[in-house]
Amino acid sequence: MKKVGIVMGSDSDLPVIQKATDILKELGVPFEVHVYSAHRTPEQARDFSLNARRNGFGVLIAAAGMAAHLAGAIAANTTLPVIGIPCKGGAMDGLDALLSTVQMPSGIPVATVALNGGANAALLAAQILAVEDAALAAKLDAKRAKDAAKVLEKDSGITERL
Ligand code: RP5
Repeated sequence: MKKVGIVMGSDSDLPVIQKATDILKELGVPFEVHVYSAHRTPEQARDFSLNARRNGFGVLIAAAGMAAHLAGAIAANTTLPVIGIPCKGGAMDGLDALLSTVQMPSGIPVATVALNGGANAALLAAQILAVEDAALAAKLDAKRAKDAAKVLEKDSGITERL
């Protein structure tokens, strides 16, 4: 199976990334994680994305906060699908990161999930890989059924308890 490449701008983004890696582990999807910043270590971020396809990655996730150029900078150097996670924090508490990540100019797409949306980034990455992987698609179906059952369990008897 192709790997998911995960890049975060700082290790302070780790709690968001852990939501993603938990889900990838649950689904048995291989991944590799790096701390590369578009601003502080631009060469490493560039090299990682330039070589990602030949290094066995099928989709990339990039998480960053504040002036969050990371996902766009990664996407500039690869035609693999790139999922951006804007991270909360700083004076604007994530609005800056959301707009920096989602408002990509035409030609270089970044599929942006919600602020701190590590879980959805992982699910979307798995869904992309599952286009060509029936076993992974079945795991995603099973996870949806399991998650729905948890909601229905919460529904059961809630009126009576109130
Ligand atoms: C961004 O700046 C990082 O992605 C992080 O979300 C934010 C703050 O970084 P630190 O100052 O905590 O390293 O580049």
